[in-house]
Amino acid sequence: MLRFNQIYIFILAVFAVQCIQYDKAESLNYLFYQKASYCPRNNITNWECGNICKFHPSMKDILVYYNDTHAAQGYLGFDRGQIVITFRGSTRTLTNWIYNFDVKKSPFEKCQNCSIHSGFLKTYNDIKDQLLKNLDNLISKYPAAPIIISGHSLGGAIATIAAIDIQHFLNERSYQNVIKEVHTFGSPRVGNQAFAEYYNQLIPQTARVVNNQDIVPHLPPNKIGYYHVGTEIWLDKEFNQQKDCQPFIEDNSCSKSVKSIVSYSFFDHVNYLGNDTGCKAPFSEVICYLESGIEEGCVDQDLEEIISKARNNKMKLLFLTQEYLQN
Ligand SMILES: *[C@@H]1O[C@H](CO)[C@@H](O)[C@H](O)[C@H]1NC(C)=O
Ligand SMILES: *[C@@H]1O[C@H](CO)[C@@H](O)[C@H](O)[C@H]1NC(C)=O
Ligand SMILES: *[C@@H]1O[C@H](CO)[C@@H](O)[C@H](O)[C@H]1NC(C)=O
Ligand SMILES: CC(=O)N[C@H]1CO[C@H](CO)[C@@H](O)[C@@H]1O
Repeated sequence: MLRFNQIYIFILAVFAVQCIQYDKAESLNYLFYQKASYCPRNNITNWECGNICKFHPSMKDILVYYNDTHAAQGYLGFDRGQIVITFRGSTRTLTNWIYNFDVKKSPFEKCQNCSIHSGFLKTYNDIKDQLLKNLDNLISKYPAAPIIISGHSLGGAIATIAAIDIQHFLNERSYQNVIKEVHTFGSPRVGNQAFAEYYNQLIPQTARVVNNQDIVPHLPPNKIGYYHVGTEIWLDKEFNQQKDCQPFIEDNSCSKSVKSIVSYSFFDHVNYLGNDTGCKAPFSEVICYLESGIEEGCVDQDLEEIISKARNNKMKLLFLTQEYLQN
């Protein structure tokens, strides 16, 4: 009897560690931290970015890191007793960026047999030194503060790679700070299965939020050797958690159950929890066209119309930002 109870308590304890409790209000905090990372650098530094910055009025000790080579940007700061670290997504290209830019994997040296998306790795490496130097400064001021890490889209992929580096950095220097949570929105897959397994044992406290039919978490596909990290939090149309997804695996009954490419949604990628994911609404900057070659101007109002047209004709949509087209 006692034995049974002990086993039972053990099982409960294991589940308590593994389960990510999703709290929508807390998720909104992460969303707004990362929204600010898309704003112009001066606005972030001065914490003057309208409603986004006002959402976290006590943010301080802000340090922006960036590198124009692959358009990486993010910041760290101190708010509500925590060190906040965040990375922005791509401003140049959207889903096609994931494919066209170094989708081939590079070895990831921190674990055996691990490899990750070359473009994501390069983008992270561009800002790595600035990030760790700034973090070191902030830790000397807040030596016991928990660390939270977030990012949307490409920023979610960079957050995933950064989290591993930050954990190693904390260990090597015997700092007391712990990574409290990594919280990503619409992250693509980052590396192979060996990488995901290594990540999951190092940083199990990872919520990977996926909005309904968001296209990006389906990329790059499993069939070219990519595998997701963390525990999926799958949201429905009202931005509530649809069900508990199994931790640390790609649960076939969560967003993976959306199988048809024509159901994947770009709109769901740039609107989380009822809020646009960027600094400003992205649609004014987006040109979209149907892959058939017929170009379509695409502004706020008719985006849904164009998407439904693509669905009806089973055509793929590509989205490019103005900035990308000018380059
Ligand atoms: C950035 O800051 C400038 C100057 O304070 C302000 O005019 C502008 O609206 C801000 N931009 C955003 C996106 O908040
Ligand atoms: C790495 O791959 C080799 C060859 O497939 C395998 O023998 C080894 O167990 C793997 N190591 C890990 C840590 O997965
Ligand atoms: C930006 O990235 C490039 C490599 O892509 C690197 O050579 C350069 O040192 C980086 N700049 C800074 C300020 O870290
Ligand atoms: C600033 C902003 O648009 N906030 C909205 C974010 O989404 C929530 C609903 O989830 C709205 O209540 C806010 O108004």
